[in-house]
Amino acid sequence: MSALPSTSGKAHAAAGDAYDAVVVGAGFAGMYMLHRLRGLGLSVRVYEQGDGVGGTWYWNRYPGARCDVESMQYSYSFSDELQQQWDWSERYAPQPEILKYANHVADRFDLRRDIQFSTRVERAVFDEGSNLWSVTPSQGDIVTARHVILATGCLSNARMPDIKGLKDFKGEVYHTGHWPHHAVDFTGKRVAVIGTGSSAIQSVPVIAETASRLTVFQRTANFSIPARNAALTSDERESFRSRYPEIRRFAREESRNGIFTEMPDRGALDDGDNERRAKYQSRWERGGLTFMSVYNNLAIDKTANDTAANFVREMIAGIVDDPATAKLLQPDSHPIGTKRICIDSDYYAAFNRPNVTLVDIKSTGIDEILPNAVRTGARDYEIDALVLATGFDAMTGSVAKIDIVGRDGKTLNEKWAEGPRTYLGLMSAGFPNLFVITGPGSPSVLSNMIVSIEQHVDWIADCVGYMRDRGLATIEAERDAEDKWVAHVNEVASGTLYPQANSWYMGANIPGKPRIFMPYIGGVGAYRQICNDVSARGYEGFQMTPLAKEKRAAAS
Ligand code: NA7
Repeated sequence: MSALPSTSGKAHAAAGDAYDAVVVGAGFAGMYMLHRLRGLGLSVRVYEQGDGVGGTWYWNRYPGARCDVESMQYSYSFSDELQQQWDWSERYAPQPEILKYANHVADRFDLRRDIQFSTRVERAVFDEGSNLWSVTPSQGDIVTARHVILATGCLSNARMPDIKGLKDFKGEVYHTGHWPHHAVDFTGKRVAVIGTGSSAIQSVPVIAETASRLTVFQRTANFSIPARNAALTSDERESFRSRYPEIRRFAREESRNGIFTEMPDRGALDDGDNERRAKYQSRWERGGLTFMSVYNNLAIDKTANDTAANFVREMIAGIVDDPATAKLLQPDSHPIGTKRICIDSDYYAAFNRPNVTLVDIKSTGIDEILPNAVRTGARDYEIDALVLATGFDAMTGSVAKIDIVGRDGKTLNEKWAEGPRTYLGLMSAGFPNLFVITGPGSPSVLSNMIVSIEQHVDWIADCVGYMRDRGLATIEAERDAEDKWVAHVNEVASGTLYPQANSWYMGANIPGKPRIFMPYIGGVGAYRQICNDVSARGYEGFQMTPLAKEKRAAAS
């Protein structure tokens, strides 16, 4: 099976029919990884637990699900033909269209033949004698591979909340991150939504249109900016396409978050009240995530941040008719942007509908789910259907579900018990040839994921190609380099307001999870440069061993 060339052919022959790489997950990361490795002539097996491609877009089928990055930018750039030919219908494509795009990519690049669907990877064990990984899928034979690449996604491990009585509820129960494939009809039903993160903020206005009564249970109010979603005209698409070279270059090399937008050169306090307000108002009208790019100090200066937060709170008060509901919807627990800002289509206005009620559970929590109701604050809210918009065990949750055993029999879960430790978010010391795409310690969820995915996939593919060309058996992060990187990630985060929020960036939404700021906040462009410098210096901070050494070990 190995397609490694003659420099390494003998070692691979000795190792039997090892794959060059096993990739875990067939979302946007896994699909592009397969494409790149195949382009190098390598043998690859992809395992995907869903029965189709698309990753997060395969699972998150809840009403109103859309990407929060504009689709002309939330799309692959590796194939110019693809980006020139694919027509996005709206500024923010709805989930079915993004899934259609994923399927189109799988067909166009003939990816399916190397993907085994409906299969989870349960275990991966590194063998120090052969320097190969032994991978146990949930169905089919154990396989061996030179490299294992985790393309498991940052937001793919939907989290069921631990609420008393939940399993005894007699009505329909849905999790936004694990939505059924069949159409769900809420017409005439009394529906509860628990949670007010991005998934709830997108689904509440849509559910409200058909439910007879919708009750939203809010623990923490979130900041949301209007998406201003609209159909894209062919002129708009063409204008974007003609500028793609510059747009993509900027997003990769200069931006902080992988999105083409103006880079602010002023702080919020450099402008007077009227000018500042006019700028916020203009971004509010334009809509979208770039609201936080009005000024360059919103993420680091609390006084500056307050000006943006106050503006949004004021907007909420202007939209929501009932002052008590408006007050509850105004976030007051964290600086704006320190939890991923949401973008919505008429979320706040949905609370003006007579069939929608907001229930504050900040101090009480939910006492219990009864067979026909949600009980909180000594009141029962009778419902027919329950929607859990309670989020994910983010960034590490899907990795932790795999029993990964590295050197000396040590597991990755043991190593990461106090929080994830990686070098560059790409590898973890003690786990040779195991890569993570958009892992903790990389910009990942703080960025346009596709830009970060492409950067990691290209870096990993180049690295694997480098190893092949030089007859190298292993690459492994050095502990010292890893320690320094972890310290750097923490240092950069601590210079910002982000750690002030109880966010899933911090692991704060999972009881017992260590509170570590997981993504790298230094910026997409700066991070790419660091990765490029590392590889240009012969993979500085990584240790590589030649195949010859491996063969000696195997012989002894
Ligand atoms: P999020 O952003 O993690 O939101 C989950 C929401 O569910 C949030 O409001 C939580 O409140 C709430 N929650 C979680 N557990 C409970 C319990 N037990 N009781 C009440 N409320 C609860 O997940 P999303 O799916 O909305 O979005 C994830 C990302 O996907 C998003 O950032 C985008 O990048 C796309 P809390 O804030 O913890 O008080």
